[in-house]
Amino acid sequence: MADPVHKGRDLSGIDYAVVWKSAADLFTRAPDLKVVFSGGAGVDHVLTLSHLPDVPLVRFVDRSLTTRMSEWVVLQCLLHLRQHRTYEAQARAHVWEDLSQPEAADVTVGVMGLGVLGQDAIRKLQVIGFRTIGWSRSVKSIEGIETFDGPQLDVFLSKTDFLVGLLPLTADTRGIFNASLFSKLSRRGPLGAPVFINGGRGGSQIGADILTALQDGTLGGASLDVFEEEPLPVDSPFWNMDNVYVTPHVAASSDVRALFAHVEQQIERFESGLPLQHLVDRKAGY
Ligand code: NDP
Ligand code: OXD
Repeated sequence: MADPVHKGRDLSGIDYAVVWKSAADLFTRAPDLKVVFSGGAGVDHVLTLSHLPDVPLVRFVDRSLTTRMSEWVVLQCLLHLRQHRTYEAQARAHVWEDLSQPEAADVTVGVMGLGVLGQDAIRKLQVIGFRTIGWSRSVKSIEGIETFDGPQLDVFLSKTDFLVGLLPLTADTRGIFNASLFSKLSRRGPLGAPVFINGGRGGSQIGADILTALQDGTLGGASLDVFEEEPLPVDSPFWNMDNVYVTPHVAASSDVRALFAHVEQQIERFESGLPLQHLVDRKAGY
């Protein structure tokens, strides 16, 4: 349902809606919806849409989106591992000088969020040679991945050199990436200070705490694709920091054709009596 096209129109009789940043009155105009589809993998802003009907909510899960998120995560880990910013600065200054050269196997990447994206990112980091561990809400047993659940967060952090955030934004994860958490990360990694990489949601991080941690050395670097305020304000200090990579919430954009192929597939399942896939647990918030 392309909302601008239907602005103000009565949408009675419409069975399905694909929503992202939809008009506030959408659901009051569409009283007969049977299923709502999120236009993205995350559903935080769908769950807060007013008058969201009490019908199944399906999120977007897609092979290409997953692959692209993993590419972004691997890229950021390698940029930090290979001290790319320093070499870029050296190149600009015509300086020919080598730095210490740890390999991926010297670094433990801890991934917070072991869902579709977190598990794929870990598999791909492992191919490059990184040591990997993961943290999730529930207890998990995943072949080849050392996992930690909710209460084991501090142990997980104490083993993590590069922290990757791939969490949904929920009441429990809001602000989780904060000063206290950063202070618990391992400082035994080869770069001397931990790195924070967030491809999940900006609401899960406290920007001011990241800034302070980068300035006082609690963090050695960061890669941020998501922010509390998006677009990132032009005067944000993050734009100009040598040890920070900023991308504009593009780690893994939804591809419209893939989205509608997924929606068609789910509608076919629904209409032939099969269970919908990728259903959102509204109580958990993801
Ligand atoms: P999933 O729902 O598959 O996985 C979510 C993971 O987070 C699960 O492992 C879940 O634990 C864990 N989790 C949730 N709440 C908590 C908590 N309170 N404590 C510990 N672990 C928790 O989501 P995806 O992997 O598909 O996507 C993750 C997020 O990535 C999306 O919600 C979205 O916000 C973001 N995203 C960002 C994009 C970008 O371009 N930057 C693109 C696409 C998505 P459990 O396994 O126990 O349920
Ligand atoms: C998503 C996103 O959740 O693009 O899919 O952030």
